[in-house]
Amino acid sequence: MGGAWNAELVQWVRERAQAEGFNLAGVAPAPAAEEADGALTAERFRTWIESGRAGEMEYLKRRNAQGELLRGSARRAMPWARSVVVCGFNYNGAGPLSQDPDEAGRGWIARYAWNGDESGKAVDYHYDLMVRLRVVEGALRERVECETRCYVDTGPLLERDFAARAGIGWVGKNTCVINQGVGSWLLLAVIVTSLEVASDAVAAMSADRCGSCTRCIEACPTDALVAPREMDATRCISYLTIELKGPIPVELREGMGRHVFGCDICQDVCPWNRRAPVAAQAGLATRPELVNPRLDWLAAMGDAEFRREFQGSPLERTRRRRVQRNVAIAMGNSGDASFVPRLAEWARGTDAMLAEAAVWALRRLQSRED
Ligand code: B12
Ligand code: SF4
Ligand code: SF4
Repeated sequence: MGGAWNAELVQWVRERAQAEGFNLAGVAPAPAAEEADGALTAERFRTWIESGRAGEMEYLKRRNAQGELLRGSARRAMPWARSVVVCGFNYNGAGPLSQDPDEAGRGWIARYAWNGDESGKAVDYHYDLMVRLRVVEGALRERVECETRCYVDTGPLLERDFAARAGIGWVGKNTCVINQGVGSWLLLAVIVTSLEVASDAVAAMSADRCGSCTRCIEACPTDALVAPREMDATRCISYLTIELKGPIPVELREGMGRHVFGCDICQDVCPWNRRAPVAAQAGLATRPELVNPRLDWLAAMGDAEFRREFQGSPLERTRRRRVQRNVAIAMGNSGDASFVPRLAEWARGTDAMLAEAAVWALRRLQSRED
């Protein structure tokens, strides 16, 4: 497959992606891990994994037969890969920031999980973006013969690294990709291709516009941003509330505040999001009940109601049991004694992880009353 990108084809794919609702698109080379740029990424990722930053996220640690980390280079899982089309989708739903004051007794669900369709049913961005991406992929393959593979979030490659190299934005000190016009409320979707890249065909890498700012690092309540652009995921509220299967380390619980699913703080404080445009996509709307959700509503949900509310939503994969573990901790941090009966019921229950979180929460409420 000897095709290659030229400036005209890059512009065409950008416009094709925009026609499918993506706000931004660009093309990045996919160098081998032995080439200079490829080696830098592979080494950065290896150091991150080997210093234990990935916690229980075993899928990030997969290696090939040679013992190399698969995600360190796109060519390790896909030897034919030569370039990656990166598409950015603005998901900034109309709504407050997590740090804006709100009524007592409310939790926080991360912004990317707020979406629903016109009937209010949850929409999973993985699925929605994949449908759009496949249309772009189909059009590309009609125009030029090539090998391709589409991923939204789950592929064995570092999407942010490619986004930065495709000119979508720079990697901020909070580790998120930030675009000067759209901000960082961007989901990424990628098409890996076998098309070679001529160096004058792709956009230059976006300039780093963080400057001397360190707001995200200072605002992180669990000190997960251990250095600019370096996260210790085992301390990140997003990891603790979404990925961690067992009990949440006691020393990080207070810092979790009212978060029950994901965390937006290091993006909420970012000056580049101050004027971020609100997403305007047909068929995607903010579900108001998920913005500052009532903790007692989430706590009272049985399996059937949880399924009804969150089937197709990113919360589905975290499951009711872990979401309620997070709710127990948020109740403990709330200072609101009206949650005591619910926590006492959980503390007597048969689910050991939930019971332990509830006992912690009861003690914390008690200690705040003393
Ligand atoms: C594992 C994971 C997580 C983990 C770890 C996050 C992390 N910072 O490492 C947890 C669960 C904590 C997480 C949280 C979130 N995630 Co997440 N996550 C992923 C996933 C699946 C893999 C990321 C990974 O490999 N991390 C390991 C680190 C080492 O890699 P990295 O973050 O990509 O960092 C690379 C770049 O920063 C680059 N780099 C660093 N400095 C520089 C400098 C230059 C010049 C260049 C070119 C590159 C570069 O090198 C690093 C290694 O190569 C990706 C999807 C994917 N397949 O890539 C989504 C992804 C990164 N997540 C995403 C989102 C939306 C989130 C949340 C906002 C969700 C939420 N609200 O809770 C938070 C954001 C928290 C944060 N500040 O990062 C988006 C990010 C979009 C964006 N605009 O950046 C992605 C791309 C998913 C998607 N398809 O949209 N996530
Ligand atoms: S998502 Fe929250 S916990 Fe994670 S690094 Fe950002 S501010 Fe810290
Ligand atoms: S808050 Fe400041 S340092 Fe952090 S990502 Fe935004 S601009 Fe960069």
